[in-house]
Amino acid sequence: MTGGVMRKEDDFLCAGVSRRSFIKTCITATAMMGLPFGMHTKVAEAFEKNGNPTVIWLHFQECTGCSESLLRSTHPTISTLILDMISLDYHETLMAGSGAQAEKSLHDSMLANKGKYLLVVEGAIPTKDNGIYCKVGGKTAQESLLHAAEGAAAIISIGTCASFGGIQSVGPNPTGAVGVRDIIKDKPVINIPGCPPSPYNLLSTVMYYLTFKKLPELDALGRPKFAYGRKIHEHCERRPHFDAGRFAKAYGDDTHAQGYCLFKLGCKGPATYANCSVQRFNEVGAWPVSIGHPCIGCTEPDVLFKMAIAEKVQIHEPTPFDSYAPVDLKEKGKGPDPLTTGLVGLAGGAALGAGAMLAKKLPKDDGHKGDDHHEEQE
Ligand code: FSX
Ligand code: SF4
Ligand code: F3S
Repeated sequence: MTGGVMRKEDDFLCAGVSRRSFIKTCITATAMMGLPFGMHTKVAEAFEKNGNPTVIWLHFQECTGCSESLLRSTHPTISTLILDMISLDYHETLMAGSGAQAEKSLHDSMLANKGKYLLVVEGAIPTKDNGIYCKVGGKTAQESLLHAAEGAAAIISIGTCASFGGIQSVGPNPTGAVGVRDIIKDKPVINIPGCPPSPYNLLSTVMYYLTFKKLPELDALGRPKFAYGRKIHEHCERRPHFDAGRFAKAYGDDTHAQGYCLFKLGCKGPATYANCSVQRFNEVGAWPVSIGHPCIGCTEPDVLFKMAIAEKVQIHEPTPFDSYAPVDLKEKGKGPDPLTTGLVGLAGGAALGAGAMLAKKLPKDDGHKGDDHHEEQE
């Protein structure tokens, strides 16, 4: 491609970003959704044709980190695309209006777009003492949510607070904070957890909705399977160290500097479903584990703020397929008797032996929590 053509393509703006960046983002979003490569043209077309759904974005109990992470990405493409892809009629942090003027624009937008708008909720909802612990415009968070949910086509809970209650809901949960799904039962609610979540997961979810006019497939916790279908441990760049039993022992020591696995420092990767190790954050491609910090399981309701940072998660032992040749282990970890199981049995025994070796390398104090609510996926 000549330099002249490149300049021409770059001059073509779509939603405020160059055509080249736009298509690149569509390809990334398409890959994230698990769609075949050619589908990015359909996603791009749908974006251009069906873009601008009305979005009402409510803030409740939270730190605004979800909005911040979206808006302060180092490269403007994602935030520009999201903001230009939707018609953001109400967002307390971003809108210029305030007070009665803001309330009126919220009311007008809900009325004009009844049954069609997307409701994005950021933050948990306090329910104790009639919800008095979070009030905006004289209404409790619970009242505002119920009111706005009534005319919404679908609801997106952005961040772990709106999805599961987040830090506000940690015991003793003085305000009775809960996630959106605990309150709204008659509308589709998509959870995009993370504290904060990846802006790509919001972008891809909205793009999916615009392309297929339906919601993506969700897991048992209401998360899009395309983004939260696998554990970050499966694609972590430190995984070879985990498999080989090389673990970082302390922050800043040699083992940490050499990029060893962070499991013994409390990494929750083996119990955390998210795409951080694949999609990463910002354009530098960083994510918590790549910069030396264990994953704290920020997309998991039973892990984030429920387990101590250094606490180790349960490592599930794999169950052999039924089709494997039966192996009659005389003594656990010593492999099969070659006379009774033959060569196939020998191979299976080697695998079990390796598993036993790995178990030896892992810490013994495994009296920790697991991720049982995901069992159905495995
Ligand atoms: Fe919660 Fe979002 Fe964590 Fe903060 O607002 S998910 S506390 S990053 O920002 O809701
Ligand atoms: Fe990566 Fe954490 Fe798994 Fe180690 S335990 S391989 S650091 S995700
Ligand atoms: Fe959160 Fe772990 Fe990803 S802490 S951002 S799920 S690496």
